Amino acid sequence: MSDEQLVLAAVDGHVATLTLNRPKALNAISPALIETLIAHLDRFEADEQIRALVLTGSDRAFAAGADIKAMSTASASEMLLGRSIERWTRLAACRKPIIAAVSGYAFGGGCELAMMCDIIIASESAQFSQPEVNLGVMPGAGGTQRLTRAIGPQRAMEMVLTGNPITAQEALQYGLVNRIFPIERYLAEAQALAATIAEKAPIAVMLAKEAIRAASETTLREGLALELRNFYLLFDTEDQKEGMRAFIEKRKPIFKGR
Ligand code: DAK
Repeated sequence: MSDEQLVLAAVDGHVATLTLNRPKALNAISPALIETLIAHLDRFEADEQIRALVLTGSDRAFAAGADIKAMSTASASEMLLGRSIERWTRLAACRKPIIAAVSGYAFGGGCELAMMCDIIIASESAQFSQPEVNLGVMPGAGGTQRLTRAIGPQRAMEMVLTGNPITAQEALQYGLVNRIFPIERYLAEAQALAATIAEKAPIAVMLAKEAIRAASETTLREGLALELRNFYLLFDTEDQKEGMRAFIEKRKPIFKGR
């Protein structure tokens, strides 16, 4: 399989869907897969037509983790100098909203990749796990930090220290996923949600995402200051004028992302 096929891309209206495509390895995330994913992200982030993204895998596996075979013999300095974490976190740095549509295994780096997205929609058969302790390592791409923020320290401790998976139902109850759907529908539902977001004013969506992200990275005072700055900034956009004018004129706004 050529590298380009490791992640498939499809566009429908203002929504781009990226599909991890290494079925024989349960979408194990190799360096080549990450680079292919980043190439698509770069392209779609620069494309004004794209206003929301969906990241998915197969019904059997969102991703069963980072590629164990690719890192099994690595030394600490090779891991460090490879700067792979900077490549992985490109997903978390995307300014456009990303919905993860997860089915089957979201293990290790797969779970971490899903948590770098903004919203997680799961199929009833999704399973989430941070099983790195079974391999003699620990999570390295957010599995101790984003997971703890999402579900709290006690539940994160249990998941990370035992490596045991949780079901989609548990993930919903813990607040890790937003919604669960039958396997036939989870992807379509994620795409419908992305399409709903894509109808909104794109710069407002982008700045709101930035502000929500800041809530887990800053103090309340800094977060509120960022929120206010972003709120004010939006009054310099054409979409703010259009949105408020459309409300007054009792019609649907036409947002241009300007
Ligand atoms: N890596 C490589 N190959 C994998 C894989 C993985 N993570 N997971 C599955 N595969 C491959 C299997 O080797 C097998 O390949 P063949 O033997 O057929 O060649 C094929 O996928 C099918 O897998 P199974 O035969 O094992 O399928 P089962 O249905 O029996 O079991 C399973 C499914 C998901 C329970 C099992 O495959 C499994 O336990 N997989 C490993 C799960 C795991 O331990 N994941 C965590 C990996 S560590 C970082 C970034 C990321 C990370 C860390 C740092 N930086 C940027 C710094 C993340 C680390 C990890 O994710």
